[in-house]
Amino acid sequence: MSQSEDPPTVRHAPGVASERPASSAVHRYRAVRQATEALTRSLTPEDQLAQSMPDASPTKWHLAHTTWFWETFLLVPHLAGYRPFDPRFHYLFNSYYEALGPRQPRPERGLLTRPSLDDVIAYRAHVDEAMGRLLAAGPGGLAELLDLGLAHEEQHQELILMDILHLFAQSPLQPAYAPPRGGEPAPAGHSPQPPRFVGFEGGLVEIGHRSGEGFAFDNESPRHKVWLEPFELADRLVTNGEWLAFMADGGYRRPELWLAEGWARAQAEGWQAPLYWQAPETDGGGWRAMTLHGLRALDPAQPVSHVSFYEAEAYAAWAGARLPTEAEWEHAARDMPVAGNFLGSGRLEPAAPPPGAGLRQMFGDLWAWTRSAYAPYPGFQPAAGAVGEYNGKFMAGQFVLRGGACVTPGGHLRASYRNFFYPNQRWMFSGVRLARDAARDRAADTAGDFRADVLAGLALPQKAVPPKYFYDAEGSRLFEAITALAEYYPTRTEIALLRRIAPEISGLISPGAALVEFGSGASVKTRILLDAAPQIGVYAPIDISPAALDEAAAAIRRDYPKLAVAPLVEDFTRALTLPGAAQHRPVTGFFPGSTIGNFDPQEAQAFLRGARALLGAGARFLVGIDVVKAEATLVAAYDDALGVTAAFNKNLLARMNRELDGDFDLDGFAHRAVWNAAASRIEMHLVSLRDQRAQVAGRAFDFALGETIHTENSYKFTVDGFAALAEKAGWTLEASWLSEEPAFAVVSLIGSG
Ligand code: SAH
Ligand code: AVI
Repeated sequence: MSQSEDPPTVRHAPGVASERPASSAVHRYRAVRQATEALTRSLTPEDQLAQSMPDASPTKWHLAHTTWFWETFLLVPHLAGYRPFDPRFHYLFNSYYEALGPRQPRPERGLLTRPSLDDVIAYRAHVDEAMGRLLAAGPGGLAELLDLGLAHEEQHQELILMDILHLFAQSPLQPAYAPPRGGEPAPAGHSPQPPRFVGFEGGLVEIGHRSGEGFAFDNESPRHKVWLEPFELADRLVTNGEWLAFMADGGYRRPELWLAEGWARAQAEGWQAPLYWQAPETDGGGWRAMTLHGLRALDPAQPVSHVSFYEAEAYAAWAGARLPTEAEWEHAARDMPVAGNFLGSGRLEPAAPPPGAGLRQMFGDLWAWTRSAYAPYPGFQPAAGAVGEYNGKFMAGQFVLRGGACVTPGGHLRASYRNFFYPNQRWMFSGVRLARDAARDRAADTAGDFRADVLAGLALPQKAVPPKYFYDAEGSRLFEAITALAEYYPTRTEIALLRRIAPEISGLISPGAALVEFGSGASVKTRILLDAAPQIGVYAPIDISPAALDEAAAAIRRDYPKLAVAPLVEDFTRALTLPGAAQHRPVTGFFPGSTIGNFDPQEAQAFLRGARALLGAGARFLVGIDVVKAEATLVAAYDDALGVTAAFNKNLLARMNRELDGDFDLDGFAHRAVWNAAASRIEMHLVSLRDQRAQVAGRAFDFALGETIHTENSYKFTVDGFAALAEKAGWTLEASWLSEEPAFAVVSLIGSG
């Protein structure tokens, strides 16, 4: 695609296309031609003539050039007796094929007031009629050229929209190309969760088009092997809100974040924001952006678009990450359905990431910049003839983008599809997905996660830090102090319940079984099970807090000398493998304390799915869940009279100060616990007691008086509601037990097969 409009030649499954019936060939041809014309319906003849910059072409030129392509590569050589519509058009509408002679200079395409738009429409009709005759008997030996022509025209559909947006952005009237879908202004998107990184082992993998699997451009071949070191990909695109934080932190003013060439370009062109962004007009006003729906308030939840490779690189450096390579991207995308927000959605703009877990927005929304130079794959051979000019000759100085965008026709994309642009270009629908090298050891990884999660979380409109970071050594100690508080009923009631049901549970546990505990902390509740079920052979506690885990594992080893103890310092939201000692045994999972309530429902589902994979089909999973009850009881449990929970909450500020070089004033924030009835959760926040600025991880964050950092959710359940959630994640409810008041429940789940 790129600023050079024409696609490369095609490699094909021999025989597949040529067996398609004639009606299918004609139908496909007409559908694509009509789709191009449909894009021009809201445009005036004047709109279709103007050229806003050398890289962009007038719509009228796109309409004519795609027609010229059919005429030049199919009709003239292959339709006996075909007469070109107007021989002069060969000069006007050749894009860059040197083999086909001289052409209208690219920057002067907007000077072509003649032929008129009506003449170009007549040109299209002339060629369409002839193509109908050529394809009447089926594509025959022209199947490859037909596929190529269709893909070429689809690329121009995207170019028409890119170029029109650029043109309209130059107009003081800032016209809308189309009303937003549904005619309404876009709703402010929900604030996405901080990005999560999804891990890939890498190794020796294959990328590129698999021959025999339908159409692909020649730049996607040959398929070949590449070596990937372990890496991680962010689960979504970078948002406008995150980009605003980058800007607020001097992203466009700090040369140390930029590649030298990028910095020079940013200075020369005065970049202060993505292309099409407009600074607030008034104090307190918001940023706006020119879109295909006209000038609109910037939605912080939408992915940032119209950024150059240089800006993407600077952002990644700022975020402590990097751009993915194209091989990493393709490897991650290869088994995903090619589905997403493409042109067919009618949105004409990228959408906020859908809720959920795992990689999202890989296809559609925005082309993702990679750090890979656009270069030939090993063994690449440019095709013979004029169409072969496309690829080889553009493989210098450009970078690859992957995945397609909201202006790319659906069905045009593949996992192996390589788009490419120069690193300074910004008018395409380009966005950013972060990547990073997988950490070599857990300690370094956890530190990197903490930094990245804090930076991302504090950049959200509602500032937030994930609760798993409460548990440094001091946090784990404070949590144990909470469990002894009069107001904090969950620990007491769950312990009493476990004591009552332990004999029954013991009857369910096979001899030699492995007990795998999530978020084991001080392993206090574990002892109830170990005492009642001495047949347990292995204990594998998993906890993110090395201090708590080391101490608990040592104490359990001391008190249960026959038990094999295999602790795992890990974040249990990651894909895990069981320690060797716990493998090949019957497994009982244990997740007490309602720690599962610290996930939102989507995260809980993702966790349960992961636990089902880890523990295996047929495994039993005992989960403690806190139960909805009177608001006063709930709030008191999270806002105790002695202020221990307040200290636990504020310890997060102390941890950021210590580990991320922060300067939070601990007296400048207050603990707050509120019951959110609609969401059925207690929320903990740290409330700023004044307007203030804090530094952390090398960045400054402003807090208005009353603004909060959301530090924890603690969801409260009903047994039925929880069972429904678990069922969606591959678990079946086996039994449940309810404590005395204040109610707490333990459920037993069985992993479905
Ligand atoms: N199970 C104990 C402790 C609950 S406190 C009880 O019921 O009393 C929550 C525990 O989960 C802490 O020990 C904390 O370190 C651990 N934890 C929280 N988030 C975690 C994560 N993402 N991965 C692993 N452990 C986590
Ligand atoms: C670990 N988790 C279940 C506790 C809870 O109740 O949500 C953490 C906690 N937060 C404040 N007090 C206790």
